[in-house]
Amino acid sequence: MDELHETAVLPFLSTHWLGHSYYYAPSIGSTNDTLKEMVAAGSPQNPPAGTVLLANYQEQGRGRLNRQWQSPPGAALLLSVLFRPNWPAERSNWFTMMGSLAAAETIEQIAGVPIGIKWPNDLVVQENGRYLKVAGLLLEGNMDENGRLTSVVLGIGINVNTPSEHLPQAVTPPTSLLITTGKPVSRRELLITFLQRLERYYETAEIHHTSPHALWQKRLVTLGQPVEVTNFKEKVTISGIVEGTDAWGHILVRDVNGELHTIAAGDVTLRGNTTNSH
Ligand code: BT5
Repeated sequence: MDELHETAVLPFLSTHWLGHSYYYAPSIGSTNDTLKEMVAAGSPQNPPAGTVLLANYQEQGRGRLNRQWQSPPGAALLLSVLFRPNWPAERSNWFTMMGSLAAAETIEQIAGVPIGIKWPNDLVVQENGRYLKVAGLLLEGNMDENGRLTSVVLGIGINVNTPSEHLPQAVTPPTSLLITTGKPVSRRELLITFLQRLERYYETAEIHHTSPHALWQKRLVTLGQPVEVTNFKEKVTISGIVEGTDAWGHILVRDVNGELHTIAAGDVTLRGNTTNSH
């Protein structure tokens, strides 16, 4: 039996609600897609808030803009979490921030690997002046006609025990916790701690209505750095220095003319140091 099967996970989970509805799939297309389908299908099996769908393998794991997310069977943590927040839609990036913080703290606690955040959704490890991607998050949400978030699916993929030969070629070079620490790391321990931390972040935001961005921004590897931010959808690139982020998770970039740009979506490339690129 897999260490991530529900019978191996649920007895150890000390969350109040997150993960109590838990589905394990040995193989699936994409956990985000299937969880979204479950939400769209509604009753009789309407998944409650906090539902976790975890896969040991994804045949069609996705990143943003329909990029691929590739992981061999049994090596990574691949899961999606459902929230039903009824929050205003401008808070949607809070989920990426909360998920990134929960995952970064979990990896540091369990594997002892310091984690930075590459805006907007990458977790990276610094090695010899380069940033290597160890995890990525994928946020997808639905809102109602009043602009409130009815459902949010937060997907995360963490390269845990993936050997280097099974990591894909990518612009941001990938790594795994196995490679970084030199030893296997328990996916179950990571999962349980991640869900506990994520629940705590969500409950804090729900009660206090405060953005997690201050804590999140502390981990941004591009803070104060010269960057290019490219929005591939809108085909716009802005160059400048990263001054910070706002409460909504947008990045603030000051260009050479002194103008401050607030950017909602895109990919960041560090300038002036090719080894740090993308
Ligand atoms: C992401 O997108 O980084 C979000 C990845 C989310 C994956 C999870 S797994 C569970 C859930 N179900 C899904 O179907 N997805 C989520 P983005 O920033 O667009 O980065 C995608 C790029 O990362 C790709 O174009 C590759 O270059 C690179 N990549 C692919 N697989 C990788 C890996 N295992 N490790 C590091 N980089 C990878």
